[in-house]
Amino acid sequence: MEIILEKVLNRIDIPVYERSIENVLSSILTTSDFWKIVDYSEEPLPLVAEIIRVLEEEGLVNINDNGITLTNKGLDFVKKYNIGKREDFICECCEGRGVSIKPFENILKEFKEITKNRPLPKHEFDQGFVTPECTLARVALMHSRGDLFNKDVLVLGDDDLTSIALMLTNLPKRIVAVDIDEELMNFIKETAERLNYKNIEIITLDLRKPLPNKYSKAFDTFITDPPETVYAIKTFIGRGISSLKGERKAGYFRITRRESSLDKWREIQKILLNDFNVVITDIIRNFNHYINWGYEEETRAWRLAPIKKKPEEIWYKSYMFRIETLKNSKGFEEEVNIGDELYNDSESSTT
Ligand code: N4P
Repeated sequence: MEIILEKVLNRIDIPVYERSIENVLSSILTTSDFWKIVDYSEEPLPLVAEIIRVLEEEGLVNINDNGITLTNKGLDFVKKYNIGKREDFICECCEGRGVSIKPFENILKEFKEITKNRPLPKHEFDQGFVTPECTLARVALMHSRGDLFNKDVLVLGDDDLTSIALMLTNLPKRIVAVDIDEELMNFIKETAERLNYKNIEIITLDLRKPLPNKYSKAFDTFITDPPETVYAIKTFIGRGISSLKGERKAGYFRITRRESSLDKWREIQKILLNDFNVVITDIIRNFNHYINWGYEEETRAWRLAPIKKKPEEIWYKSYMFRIETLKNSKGFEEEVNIGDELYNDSESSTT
């Protein structure tokens, strides 16, 4: 174990623990598919790839067309360290989200119909959208927390088309949707016109820039899914918090384990508590399931994958966070002058 740990440690700029190796071995006992190993192990993809490489060098795993499997030496190793197979006991009713979307069944149907011809994910903006069930579950979650009915709601980045689901519910008083992608915004605009829905404003904006002044302290609820770097998370969530009317307002965002170590998670939580002075009220594991985005072969994840085979199932998931503001909460309004670092750090891999 020490040899493996030492080797990985020397080769990669991501925190690695004995637990990380254990998680990967445990997942290999469950599945031989690289993408599923990343999914189950809940370690950042570049780290999983490096661990597998070292395990192969040490003769513990085999990598071939059948996938990634333990050798006899590997099987002895997991026995010696008491490592068992990873199992996921996801609730079959809610898929682990903790909310029912039954009351939204008709809206789900309509949403699927409307989004059939939606624009495809764009690589340049790190787009990747979730299943319609996830989007409606998010609506159910927000409504259950009292964050939608008669509220002013801000959507910061909308490749999930959450604003369309919100329009269909007719719950918010007002919706403002902001995104960098002109084509996406036109799709939402046309949908609003077709639905004859009036209470929506649609703004095309690069969120490196601050929101227009009139959106400062103007909302009850914001929702966002930032690219997975600390920069982007700070900027997107900070803009969201600045847009809230004051204390006890809510924000929703998503953080993944696929592109962030727990050390990065801690950085993020520190920003939330120390810089923004907000409180985390909910974290729901793997709430969001991303449909494979189509540009896999152009990403770092692909270059790192030990087997060049496109994922067949959903493997990229993120946790749902809900925060609430308190008396002295404050957000982030400055313009940020960064390029690619908005999307990429040592742990990210899908942009
Ligand atoms: C990643 C999607 N690169 C998959 C494609 N990330 C942003 C998608 C915006 N809906 C997920 C980031 C999680 N915070």
